[in-house]
Amino acid sequence: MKKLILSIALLASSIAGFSQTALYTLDCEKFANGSSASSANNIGYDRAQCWGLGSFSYVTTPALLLNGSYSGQSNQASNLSITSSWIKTPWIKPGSANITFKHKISANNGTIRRIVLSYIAYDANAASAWKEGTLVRFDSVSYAAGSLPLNLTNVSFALPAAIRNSANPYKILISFVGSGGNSRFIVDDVFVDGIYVSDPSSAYCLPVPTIQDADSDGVADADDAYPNDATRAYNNYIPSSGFSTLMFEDLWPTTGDYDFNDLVIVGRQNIVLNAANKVVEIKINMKVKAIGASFHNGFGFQLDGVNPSKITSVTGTNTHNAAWVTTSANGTESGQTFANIIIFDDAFKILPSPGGSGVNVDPANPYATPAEMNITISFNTTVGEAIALSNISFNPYLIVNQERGKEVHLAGFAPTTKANASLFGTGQDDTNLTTGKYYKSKNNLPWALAVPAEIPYPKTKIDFLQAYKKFATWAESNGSSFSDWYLDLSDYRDNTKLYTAP
Ligand SMILES: [Ca+2]
Ligand SMILES: [Ca+2]
Ligand SMILES: [Ca+2]
Repeated sequence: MKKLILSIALLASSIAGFSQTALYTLDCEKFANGSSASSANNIGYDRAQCWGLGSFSYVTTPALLLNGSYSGQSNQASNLSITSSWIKTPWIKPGSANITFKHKISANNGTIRRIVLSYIAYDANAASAWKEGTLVRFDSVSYAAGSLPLNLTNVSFALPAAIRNSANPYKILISFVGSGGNSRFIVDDVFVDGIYVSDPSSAYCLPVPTIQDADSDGVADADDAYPNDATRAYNNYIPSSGFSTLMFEDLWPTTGDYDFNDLVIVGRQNIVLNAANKVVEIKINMKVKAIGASFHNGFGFQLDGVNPSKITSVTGTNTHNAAWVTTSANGTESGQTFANIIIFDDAFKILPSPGGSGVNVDPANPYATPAEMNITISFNTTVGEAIALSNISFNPYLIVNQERGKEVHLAGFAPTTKANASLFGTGQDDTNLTTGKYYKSKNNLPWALAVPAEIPYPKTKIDFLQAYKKFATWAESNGSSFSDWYLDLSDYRDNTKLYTAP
């Protein structure tokens, strides 16, 4: 989020500072605050604002003036080089209107008098400190002896299509060239349509750092995980790399064999946010790795506290018309207070047994490649309906053997409104809805585990407490000891008790 805030701040400051100011018309009349009008002060002001005025001066001679008290004057226009006398705009993002100015020739002499227009691209890698890249001539106007414009004449030149409305900085170069004689061009009110992006405080008037935001969603391309999609901006992966592991015991509310492999799922969620930091969608990539059960168990999750109406669609679930699966038009389970997604109704239909009992829990039986699923949950992103990342809390659960009311949740996670409350406190379960103790035994042992890493699970009928030697201490301490019990550290695991894929 830090990056986001920074990019918004940068964007705001660039708008406030420079980027939306149009380039002013060069009328030769402007001078700095605290100074007074003079040819030197006025041209000094325009140069300080990043206009280039090469072999060019401001004049006050009444016979020469075109408009106001000052006009511009070229060198004697008897040189055919476009770099002999010129006006160059600051860096601009060109608009689409024509370039216009007033001009005339100062005296009736000269063989050729010509104005040449070029544009110059910004090139951050240019060797010169001015970072001027390729120069392209795009228009000109020529006068021959005997038809020189000796009185005020307006000219207009179209901006070339190649740079019109470009997001990149350009300069326009207006060159005054010719041969013979000593007459000069007199010029005034030079208008070039564009957004001023030069930074006058930079030594070479370089463009202000502009933030590229191709999809205009307010998130700079550099920070935008979807730079060409205005509806999406950020990914939030859980876990940040790899997979997390979910493991279930399905004999709840009795303890059973405690091998935690009745259903083993690994998964990674991506909560996609838009530029307003609202949830656009949740994408889940998951694999069903093992079924150490005889029950035909289902699997789903609740988004705690999220009204089902916040969701617009769900894709990628795999149910098979089990009578207990009832789904609303938006793909969430009907009749629930909070949004519930039933991912599958029968694990054996997702990862069929290749032979023997269960799947991928007994090394003596054939191996089945874990079954991959990709779920996408789309959210309403309209203002007032959209929800934030902090509103997303996953509460996964197993549904035991097609019995909808028999949910097995992670320790400390509340049942859904479809759970059968009469089962709480029976068997070894010590759930107490009043005190908020959920899905724990009297010794605080759970029936489901979530670990933020992909870890191996016990072979069939192997007690989890023997495979993960620090686990019992962790659970019975309510999580205060050995919070890293699942890591492969010295004396933490008994690898002979864990299933390994062939
Ligand atoms: Ca003027
Ligand atoms: Ca963007
Ligand atoms: Ca985007």
